[in-house]
Amino acid sequence: MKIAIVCYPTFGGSGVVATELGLALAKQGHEIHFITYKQPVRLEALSENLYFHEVNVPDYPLFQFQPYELALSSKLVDMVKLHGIEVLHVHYAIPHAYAAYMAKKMLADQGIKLPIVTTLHGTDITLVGSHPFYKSAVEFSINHSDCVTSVSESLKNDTIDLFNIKKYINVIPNFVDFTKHSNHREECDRDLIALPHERIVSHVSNFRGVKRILDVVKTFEKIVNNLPAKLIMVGEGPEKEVAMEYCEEHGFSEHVKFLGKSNQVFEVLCYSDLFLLPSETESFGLAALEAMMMRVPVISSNTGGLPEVNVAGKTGYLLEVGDVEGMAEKSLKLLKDDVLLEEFKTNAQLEARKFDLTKIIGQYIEVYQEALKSI
Ligand code: GMT
Repeated sequence: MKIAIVCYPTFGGSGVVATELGLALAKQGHEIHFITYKQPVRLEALSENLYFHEVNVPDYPLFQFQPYELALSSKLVDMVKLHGIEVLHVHYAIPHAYAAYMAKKMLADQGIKLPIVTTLHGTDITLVGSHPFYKSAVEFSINHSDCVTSVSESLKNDTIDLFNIKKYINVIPNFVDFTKHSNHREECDRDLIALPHERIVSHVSNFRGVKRILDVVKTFEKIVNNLPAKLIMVGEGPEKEVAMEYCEEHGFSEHVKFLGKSNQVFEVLCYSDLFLLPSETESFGLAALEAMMMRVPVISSNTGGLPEVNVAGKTGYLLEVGDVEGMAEKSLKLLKDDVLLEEFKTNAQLEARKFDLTKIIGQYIEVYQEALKSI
């Protein structure tokens, strides 16, 4: 199949899922065309059946806001015609599903049929998409996609609750590729980050308000007051400064390393003993799943799709949003007990195997075939 993938090319989960999916499909022999404004971060090398087409939005002084969706829909039309693309898969409803609909209509005008698959990732529904400023356009774009997928049951239910949805929503969870990262433990250089007797706790995100970064550092503060530990914070975003200041002001900043945006997430996870994800909302929690694949138990909030990934009392613990006390207590329970920690590490990786790429990729292919049949 010739498939075009539209996504946000940044470090966010939706971009990671889109990129890893494209890479895996290309490996299976499908021809994959990424169409976005920048080469996706995890798309390291382009190969024979992997292409990247950049969407340019020229600056024009008349526009206060440059019209990205217009440029994207035009680019989609051009690329579909040039490469004979058969299916368009857009990740994140805003504005991708909307631009895809425009492209589909322009192509129809020229006698070309193009099915659209839209994958809903979370904030495009729960935080941004349902805002009155966007709601009508998002609802319309979802209802006019040929097939719709959501990354969790929880997100599917939220979408149905928040919008008037007339399309069936297929749930296809996030996935991890066990062949890529999980076997590289021997390459981990733990000594660079902590002393042998210290526990290592980590967090990876885009440091937006929704991630409750202060809860991460406050939970860690309670941990480090009880046992020797280091906290590794990977990512960049608006809440980083506040978190750094908190650690300074409360006198434990020498135990916390802020690494910024990094392509070394799996190296960090490799030597982590515990992963913290106290998010306000989380449609799935790819970061938690990646940690679990690397044998890292997860202390998370119990919001959104997190209970579909993190199994309470087995792969970690789930607490109410904001329950820093509870998160610290459960963290210490694990970190203080070598045997229990080892058991949870093994469980975490075993549970993550349910979300291995090999079990998920076929579900997307089925959806593409269904979309092709529907037009
Ligand atoms: O987590 C983020 O803030 C990034 C966001 C995105 O759209 O890139 O992630 C969302 O999509 C991921 C991949 O499907 C999910 O695993 C994340 O849970 C989801 N984030 C939220 O719902 C907050």
